[in-house]
Amino acid sequence: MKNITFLLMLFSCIGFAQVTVMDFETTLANAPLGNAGGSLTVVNNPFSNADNNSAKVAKIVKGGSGAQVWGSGGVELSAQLPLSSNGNLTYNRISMKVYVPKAGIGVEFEAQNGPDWQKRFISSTTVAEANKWVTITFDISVDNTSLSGALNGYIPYTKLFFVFDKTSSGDQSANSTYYVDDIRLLAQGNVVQQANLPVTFEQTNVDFRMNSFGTVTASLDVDPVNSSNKVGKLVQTASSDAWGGTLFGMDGFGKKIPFTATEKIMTVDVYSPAVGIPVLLKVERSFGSEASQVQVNTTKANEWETLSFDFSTATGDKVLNLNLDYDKLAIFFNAGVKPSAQETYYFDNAQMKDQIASVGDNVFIETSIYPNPSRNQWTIKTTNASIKSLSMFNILGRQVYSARNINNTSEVIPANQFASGVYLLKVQTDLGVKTVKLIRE
Ligand SMILES: [Ca+2]
Ligand SMILES: [Ca+2]
Repeated sequence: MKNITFLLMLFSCIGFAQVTVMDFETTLANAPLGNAGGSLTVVNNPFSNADNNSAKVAKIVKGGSGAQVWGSGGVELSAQLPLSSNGNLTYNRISMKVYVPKAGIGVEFEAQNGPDWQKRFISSTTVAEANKWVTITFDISVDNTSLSGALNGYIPYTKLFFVFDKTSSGDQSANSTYYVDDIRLLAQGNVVQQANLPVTFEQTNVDFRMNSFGTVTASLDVDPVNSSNKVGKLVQTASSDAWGGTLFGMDGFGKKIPFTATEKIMTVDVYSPAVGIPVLLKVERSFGSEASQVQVNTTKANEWETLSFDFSTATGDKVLNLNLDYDKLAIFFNAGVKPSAQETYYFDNAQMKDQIASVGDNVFIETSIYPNPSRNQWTIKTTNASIKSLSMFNILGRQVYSARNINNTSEVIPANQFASGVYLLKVQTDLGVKTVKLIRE
């Protein structure tokens, strides 16, 4: 029951929620932070009016000892910034009230991981009006500075810094004094998620833009043999480099790639114009240069095949280190070979081998389940496919139920034999596999 309540709370938050991170009305949990000649103090609101009539605000002054243009003041939170849940972003905007002495200045919001400041994201905007309280909003769903990567859903951010007007290092006067209040997290419209494993390219709320390199182009496209399936496409030309490839996503995944001592194999479905094409799969880090990679050859031409990459076979400085947080995945076709002509490759379903949820996004299989949540039974119905078999897993990935040789468009699963909680049901049909979530009340 606890799990269900939690999930319902989570779902009801997404899309229209907001939460106040800090309003400076209570004593800060930790000493304020300052950097490069900037400082922060909590003061009585000197400009109390209808735009902000609260008692306390933060005052940031630039130009102290060691002043730099990036001087800033900040706060250390008592708990992590609640931006994400299990690597999935819950919010996509940060807003705050500011009062500045000059119109049109730039402001950066920087969030850092407490123990490791290099794990940070920075978002910027400008303040249009001076000498009044205005609300500014940072769009944290895009990486809009060249200073850092995008935010990563799995990193706990606990330190916040506010950098005003990087055209000046400041002089501690009123012209270098800025006020901040009411820092809030917001969800505006659809909260676009970073890509995560398994990558099926099917979800509409996930950023599947690709970050390619070595003069190749990579993009979201449709399957050359099944127009209802979305896939990745990589095009090489004679001017591409031998090391041309692409990242899945722009800035890495929102979660770490879940390698474990016993799970070191990844699979990717590929569609190549020729057999014997070397395909390299590489895992990298947002915060570190270490990488691991494995190469295999295609064995089919002009049809899909599943390539298996066993990272336990990686060698040399590319050995997989389970202590590292690999959160980027790159694929290279014709790896190490300079192309002589234009070639097109497709790829789909990048996943940990046999990852349960890997089959969860087969959107062209239409299913309905009722009732759900349920106490007694679930009825599974398909409208455009025939159910062949069902397997049900608990949240730990253990199979708790299965039924075979169904060959029907509806099937009933008894629910009363299971403990309350969330289950994943793998529905095998003649159109493919789909995974759906069942909730036992
Ligand atoms: Ca306040
Ligand atoms: Ca797909």
